[in-house]
Amino acid sequence: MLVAESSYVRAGGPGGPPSGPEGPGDGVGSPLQDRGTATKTRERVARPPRFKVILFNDDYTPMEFVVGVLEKIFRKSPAEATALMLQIHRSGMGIGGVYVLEIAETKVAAVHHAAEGSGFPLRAGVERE
Ligand code: TYC
Repeated sequence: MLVAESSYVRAGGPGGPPSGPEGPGDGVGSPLQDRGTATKTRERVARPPRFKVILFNDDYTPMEFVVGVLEKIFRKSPAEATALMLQIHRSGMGIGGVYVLEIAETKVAAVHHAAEGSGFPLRAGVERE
């Protein structure tokens, strides 16, 4: 299984724009007013890495089976699935979709499960975008 190299969620640390004045108050700067903590922290959540699910051509898997896989597993329309299947057939490989890692790996497993269940050698893999 592929593992993302770096964490893409970091929390804390100074930074970001200064906040505005404190919320509504009595306008006279009461000493009882809550001024919060001395150090401001801000959560940073980066976009998680994406992974392409690649489907590979072979000489034995029927075209209709690949179209069905693209419709069911990759949610393609019949026209999209047919066009993509032909592109894979002609060029050797194609991209079924782009997902976060866990979803991409689940798609690959679903392709292999469907293909093996029908006795076809169709293969798929994951590649970082
Ligand atoms: N080349 C296969 C055939 O001629 C069809 C095919 C297309 C197989 C795409 C795999 O990923 C694939 N029956």
